[in-house]
Amino acid sequence: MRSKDYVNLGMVGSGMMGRYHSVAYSTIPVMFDTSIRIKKKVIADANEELAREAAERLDFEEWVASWQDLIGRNDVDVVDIVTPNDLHAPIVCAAAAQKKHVICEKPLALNLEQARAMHEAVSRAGVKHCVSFNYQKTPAVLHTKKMIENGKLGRIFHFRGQYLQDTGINPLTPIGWRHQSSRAGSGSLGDTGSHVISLAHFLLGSIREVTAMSETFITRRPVGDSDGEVDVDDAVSFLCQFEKKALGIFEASRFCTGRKNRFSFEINGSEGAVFFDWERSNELLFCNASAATSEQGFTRTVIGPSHPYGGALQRIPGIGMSYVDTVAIMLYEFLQSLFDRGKPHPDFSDGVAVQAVMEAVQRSASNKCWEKVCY
Ligand code: NAI
Ligand code: SOE
Repeated sequence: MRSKDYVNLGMVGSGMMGRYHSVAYSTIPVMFDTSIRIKKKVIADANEELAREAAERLDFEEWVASWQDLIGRNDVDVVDIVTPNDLHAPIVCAAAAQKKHVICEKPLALNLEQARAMHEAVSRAGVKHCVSFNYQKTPAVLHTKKMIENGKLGRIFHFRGQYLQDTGINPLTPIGWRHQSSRAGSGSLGDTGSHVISLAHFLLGSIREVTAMSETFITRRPVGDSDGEVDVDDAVSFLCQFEKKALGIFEASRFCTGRKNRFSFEINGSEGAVFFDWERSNELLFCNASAATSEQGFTRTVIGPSHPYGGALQRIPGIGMSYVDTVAIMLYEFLQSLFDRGKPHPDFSDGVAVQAVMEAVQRSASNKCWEKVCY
């Protein structure tokens, strides 16, 4: 039997992404042909009660009442940060100083300056790092990347990316950390727009400049018997030009009645085009521009075993993959990198690049003019 590569995991936070990351870790030794074994060693949350409950629910051996108690432990190799955005920077920097490898949820930071400091901290410490833009690991997206690299789309003219949800529409939804700039950095821009930007970077490369607009449609929301200010964007749209000259249109909004998780993109090139929508994440539409004009149009491919990671995660053709599978692929690649098998991707340099675009978008929305992206 092959010897095992053990990794001791420490997790901070146990909310929505704490759950998904936990399930994804359990998926890895079961579905991938790998020697990696993950020990869910210790979990921290905001207080003792939350941490104890989290350890029980997510099956960690131990809990501690604060993240400071977790990062100093000798029996933790990797720190996985699944907290609100304002805690990413302090935990990353402290964990790196303790020589822990780190996975951090997106967006990397509250702002560009903070993101750069985090990248510097992990680079100085010589630890491995990954930022959780997991949608890049969607098999349909990985397949699109291959098509672009193989010239199937030819010269790229357009990228049209959207992340549309309806989570903000109810004015009675109480204020949460996602509505506060001190905790989130930005609103729909960082929360969902960052996924679109990271995907555009992955597929098309750097963005030269942007022109943006944003709006907060509901400026006060309930907090207990009172209400509080929403000081982040509810929706943002921007145009951009990529370094390679392609033109981009982006939109992220929490106010899209009828849309749940419409993370979609269309790319039009000289040889072909693709269209993808996360609400139909097991399908990729492709138009081959070399086909006879009378037969040209988008045709549907069902993602399956012959697509990236299909062998591991879609052993039955057409069975489909899930959101948690994208997280599992990302974490699997990250853990492999700890044993010098491949590089973690996306890493903090990608997180910084996304943050640079977001900063240019915010500048443009407030100055009402084109702004260069300062990577
Ligand atoms: P959440 O609010 O559901 O969970 C946050 C967790 O952090 C809770 O367990 C909370 O008690 C804990 N926490 C708060 N303060 C803490 C402290 N001082 N010390 C330790 N733990 C503390 O939030 P959610 O939705 O899980 O988001 C967490 C992160 O994941 C965010 O950065 C968010 O942007 C990102 N996210 C990423 C997604 C993706 O698709 N990659 C999806 C959803 C969220
Ligand atoms: C917001 O509603 C949210 O949960 C984001 O925080 C995630 O990043 C996205 O994957 C789904 O939507």
